[in-house]
Amino acid sequence: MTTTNIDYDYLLKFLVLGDSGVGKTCLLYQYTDGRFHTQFISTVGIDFREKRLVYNSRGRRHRIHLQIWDTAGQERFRSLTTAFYRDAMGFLLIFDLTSEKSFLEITNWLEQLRMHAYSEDPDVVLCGNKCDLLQLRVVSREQVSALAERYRLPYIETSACTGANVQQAVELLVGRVMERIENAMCNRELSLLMTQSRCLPNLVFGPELVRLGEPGASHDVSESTRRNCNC
Ligand SMILES: Nc1nc2c(ncn2[C@@H]2O[C@H](COP(=O)(O)OP(=O)(O)O)[C@@H](O)[C@H]2O)c(=O)[nH]1
Ligand SMILES: [Mg+2]
Repeated sequence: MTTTNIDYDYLLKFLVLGDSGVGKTCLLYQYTDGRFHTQFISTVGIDFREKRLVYNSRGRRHRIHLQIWDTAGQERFRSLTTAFYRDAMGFLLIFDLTSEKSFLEITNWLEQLRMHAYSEDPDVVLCGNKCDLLQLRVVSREQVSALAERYRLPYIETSACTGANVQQAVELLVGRVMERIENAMCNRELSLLMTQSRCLPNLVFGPELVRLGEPGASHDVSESTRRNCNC
């Protein structure tokens, strides 16, 4: 599959991570469809949802094509491959507020990210999902705050069921990644990721980041990196 309809300024790829059952797939559908789906037919190995949005920053309007990848159930078998992490620019790391185990696993997921993401310090938004289940909640805000502070992660409580904070969580990550991109000319790892055409499992995409109106710009980021970089 190739991305053909290039009427956007940036193509961003995110990954949703977290233990099985925390609500990753529901959260993703809630974000793209505005609905809480309770049943899924998942194509093993390839699951992603897409959405267009506009990001305004520094007096400029950026059209973003957002592609959010789901684990398609592979996390259940701890079988996520290195390739799965490789191309993502940002990560939504999700646990279930009603499952202490899923919260304790967050440090393992962070370790996976540190090993496999394009940078040792990628943009991550931590989401405590199922915040609608007040009576069943077992993870306290204090517990999460301590962890979020330790790893310097932004934290947000979401409900894929009611839709609470779902859009905010994704947009918080968009903001972080876009900020990094806007400052990226000095960031070697990100500019490499942005310029190379990559493969995700079973799929081939065009350049990670395409800027319109600047012919050849997607191939010239390394060059512009050198021109704009003061470090
Ligand atoms: N009450 C409630 N249930 C949720 C929420 N998100 C997911 N679920 C339920 O949790 C279960 C697992 O959700 P799913 O999205 O398949 O989890 P995944 O394995 O992480 O993709 C399903 O039964 C969902 O209906 C939520 O925010 N609130
Ligand atoms: Mg799922």
